[in-house]
Formats: sequence, structure tokens, C-alpha cells
Amino acid sequence: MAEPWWKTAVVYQIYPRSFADSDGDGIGDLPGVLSRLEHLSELGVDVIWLSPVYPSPWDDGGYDIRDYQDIDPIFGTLDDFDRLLAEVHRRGMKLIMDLVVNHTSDEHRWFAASRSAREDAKRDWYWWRPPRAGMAAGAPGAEPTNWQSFFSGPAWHLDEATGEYYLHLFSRRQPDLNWENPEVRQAVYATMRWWLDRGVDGYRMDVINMISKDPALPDGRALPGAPIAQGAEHFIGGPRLHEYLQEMHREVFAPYGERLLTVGEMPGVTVEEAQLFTDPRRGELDMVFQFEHVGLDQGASKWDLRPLDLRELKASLSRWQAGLADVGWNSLYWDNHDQPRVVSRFGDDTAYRVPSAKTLGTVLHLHHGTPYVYQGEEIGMTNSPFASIGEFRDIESVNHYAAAVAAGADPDDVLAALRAKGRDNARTPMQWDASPHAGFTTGTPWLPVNPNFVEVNAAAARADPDSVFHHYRRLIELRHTEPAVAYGSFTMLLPDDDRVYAFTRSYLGVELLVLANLSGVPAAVDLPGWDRAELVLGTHGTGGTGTLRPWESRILRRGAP
Ligand code: TEU
Repeated sequence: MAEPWWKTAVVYQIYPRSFADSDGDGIGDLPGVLSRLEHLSELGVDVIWLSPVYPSPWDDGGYDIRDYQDIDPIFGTLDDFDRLLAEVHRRGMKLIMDLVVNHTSDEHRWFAASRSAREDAKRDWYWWRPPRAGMAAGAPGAEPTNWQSFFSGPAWHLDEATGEYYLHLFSRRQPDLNWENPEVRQAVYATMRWWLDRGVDGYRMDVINMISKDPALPDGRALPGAPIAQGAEHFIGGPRLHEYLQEMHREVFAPYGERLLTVGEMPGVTVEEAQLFTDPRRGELDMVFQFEHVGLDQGASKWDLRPLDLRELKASLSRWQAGLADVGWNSLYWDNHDQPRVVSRFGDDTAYRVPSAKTLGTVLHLHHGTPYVYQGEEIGMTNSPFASIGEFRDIESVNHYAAAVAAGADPDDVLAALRAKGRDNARTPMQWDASPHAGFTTGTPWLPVNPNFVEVNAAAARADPDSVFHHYRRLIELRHTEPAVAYGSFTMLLPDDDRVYAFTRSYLGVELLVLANLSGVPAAVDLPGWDRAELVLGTHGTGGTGTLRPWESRILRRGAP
């Protein structure tokens, strides 16, 4: 049986609000994406993942959707969408949409009906509960459970009019849908078919492992002294999740055959669970986004900054490589619209921006799984120097700052954490050239452009054969031309080395060795048997093993010994 197409594919994620503005309103849009497709064709990517473009009050970066079957006017029209999709397909690429169905916007007509009255037919489309027994509505601690929202504060909001609370794991304006209700599931499946019938090639599914909650809604295990608990043990990987995903596959995806790609975003998912979600014999998903490797540079929370220990990163990624080697499939990413820029986080965005960006790309793209490139990663875009809290737009950061400062934290410390890990770092406008506002808009950008755009921009990178852009282009080409990259078995080397990331990929008599120095000092590597190997791709043009310069990486190829 032929391998699925997406096993040799590379996906490019676009965050439309920050990609390209065609009408000068300072906000990216669909005609803007259309105008920049040549950049993606030259890069060689196979799939575009479009973050949400649906009508939204934009409380949470578009992940709060008012209408699933339309385009927000700030991004354009359904005709603009169809034109974009047609051109993407004409260029031999595919396009997947963002499916955000753990929750809707509080402006969605389903929720408007649901909150209108306790007796409304759609009341049970969401999670409504009376105050905690013996407590008055609105009293501190009267929330039905002690769960915390991901955006700070309780995960329940009191609706004064009906005197009941509704659940929102994210912002107060993102009420959670009740997937226990089959009407909800059928309504979601109908919207999914609507886009697939329009020619869309699949979905990236937002926090899809949160759609099944423990219907008993028990309190979460609170940390000592903490009045509130995440409660994730009661809504991550819930009791009916596999049932729902199998139903979705049967009723939505199966009729469209092999054309589709489906990837589920799953905070907290384990390797063992991912084996079940991505085993093709179980008819659930093609792959999942796991979060282990993007949680290694933190303590109790993402804001509790910790330096990355490379050995921990290698241990985590090789466990995922081994766990999904024979069953299921990995997704591979450093960056997305929720993560800070990897070159600033795990690389060196000052003296070694270009080699560290290239070398982080080499390490990720030569792993077993489907790589995802986030807009700007292919040109080595960095975190942005946000001057004050006033410059942040992301609800997660703004809420965290308010809550932390209210709890007595030093505002400067909180600001430093936001600068390092805030999601707005990923959302500054795409840097196309050195013209005003980096060629993103002729208006005033909704979020300031990173001031380093004069140096860091796509035009300069595409004109420089030795740039991060062309390195990513060659990595993507290698995945298309060298089967060992897509299908080769993975073996981690030097697991205890805290500066060098080294591993092999083997397939049908071909062996690749990846050597990467993820530090700012030279690193010696002694691996016999590779001196006459072919240098397939290197950041410094040097083959063989021996000493790696700061942030140098090499991909070597030989016939299996
Ligand atoms: O993200 C879910 C999620 O895990 C993130 O919120 C994560 O916890 C956080 O960003 C890490 O700091 C998805 C979307 O990708 C995100 O943009 C949305 O805000 C969220 O769901 C709610 O839809």
C-alpha cells in the first residue's frame, strides 16, 4: 500500500493577520496571502495551514469564532478565499484550515441562543451549571468547579440573566461546546464538510484533546494553598475523546479518501496516547502536535523561565521518535503562533542568528515526521523588543501580566517573561523587505514590525544563496528527494553531550548522519567511519566529523556499512 502523501510533505503555517496586507488597513488579508504565494512556491512547501480567517470579535487572535462558514471582512470574502485556494492548487500545493470547535465565540448564534434562556433548545450545547451547592451565585468560590482558565482566572463565568455559570477553558468570550450533545457534533461535522466540499485539503484542530470533559465535572487537584486548579485531569484526554475522533473520521474524513491531512493540537498528550490517536488502523487522526519539547525551558509555568538543557531536549524528542517509529506519525515544529521565535529561544539571535537558525532547521527537518514551518522562521525572524506592557496585544500575556502584578510580582520581571515567551513575538508582521513597515502594509501595522526588518527580510534572504531561506529550501528539497529523510529509522547519538545534537537516519542501504553544534563555542565530535561520507548539506561547507564551529551543522550521507 502506497505511503500517505503527507509523509514527504512540509507544511507552512500562515497567521493571516500578520502575513501580508493588500488594502493598507494595517491588517493582513487573503489577497495579501495570494500576492505572496511565489515565496512559498520557491521555498518548496507542500501544504499551507491557514490560522483562523472566520468572522471573529478577535478576543483571542481569531480563535474565537462567530461564524464557521464565512470569512471575516478584515481578511476579505469567500470569493477571495476561493481565488486563493484555486491558485494554491494550481501551484501544486494544498491548503488546510484551522478547526476551532472546543469552543466558539460568545457572539456565535449558537451561544446567543444557548444563553438566552435556561429552557432554550441550545442550552445544552454548552456547559451550564448552577453555583456550587450552598453558595450564592457570584460569591467567590461559587464557581461549579475550581478549574482555572488558560488565560488566568476561573474557568467559569456567571451569566447574571439566567443565574448560571458557563464553562470557558480559555477566555470568558470563548464558551466551551458540549460535545456530549450529538446535535453539537453533527453541527460541527456539517461545517467541516462545507469547507471540504469547497476544496479544502484538511484541518489543523485546535485543542482537540479537550473536547471530552468528565461529565461529573469534579474539582481539580489544587496545588498546596492554591484556591484554584488547572483541572486538566478532567478535560484533557477525556473519556469519550477516541469515540468522538473515530466518529468524526467515519462521518467526515473517510468519504474524502486519501486527499486530506488531519493534525490535532494536543497540549499534554503523551507518546502512548499519540500512538492511539495516529495509528491509521484506528481511524482517528494522521498526526498530533505534542508540547513536551516546548515546555523544557520553564518551571511551574511558561512564565517561569529556565535555560534549556540540550540533553533533556534530545531525550524528549528521541522518545517521541522511538514511540511513533512503527505506529502512528510525528509532527515536527519549533515555531507557531503560540510560541516565541526559536532562534531567540533555543538559538542565538545576535552574533549567530543565521547559522543558529539554519542549524535548528536542520535538526528539526531531519527527524522522522512531518515538519511545520511558521511564517518568518524560514528567514530567521526573531523575538521582538516589546518596550512596555502597552505594546502587547495577546490576551494570554495581557491577562497574565495583570494577574501576576495584582498578586505582587515585580512588573519588570513579568515583562521580561512576556518578552521571552509571549505569543506576540510570533505575531509581529512578516518582514518582506526593507521598505517602510517591512513591506507588510502601506498603512499602520496592527502590531509594530520588529525593528530589525532592515536586515532580516525575505527579499534580502531570497537574494542571498547562503541565507536561512535557501537553507530551508534545501532541507525541504532533501525531504522530497532523499527517501531516508521521510522513512529512515532514527538513532540518537551522543545523548549525554550538552552541546552537540547528533543522530542517524537509515533506509534501504542509505545512512544519513546529522551533526549539529547547538552552542556558541566549538564542539569536537569523534564518530569514526564518516570521513569519506558525502556532505549533503552543511552550514559552513565542511564535511566529515571533527570539530564543529559555533552553531554549525552537517548532514552526511554514506551507503550503510
Ligand atoms: O492553543 C492551545 C494552547 O495550548 C495554547 O493556548 C497554549 O497553552 C499557550 O498558548 C501556550 O502558551 C490553541 C491555539 O493555538 C491558541 O492560539 C488559542 O489561544 C487556544 O488554543 C484557544 O483556542
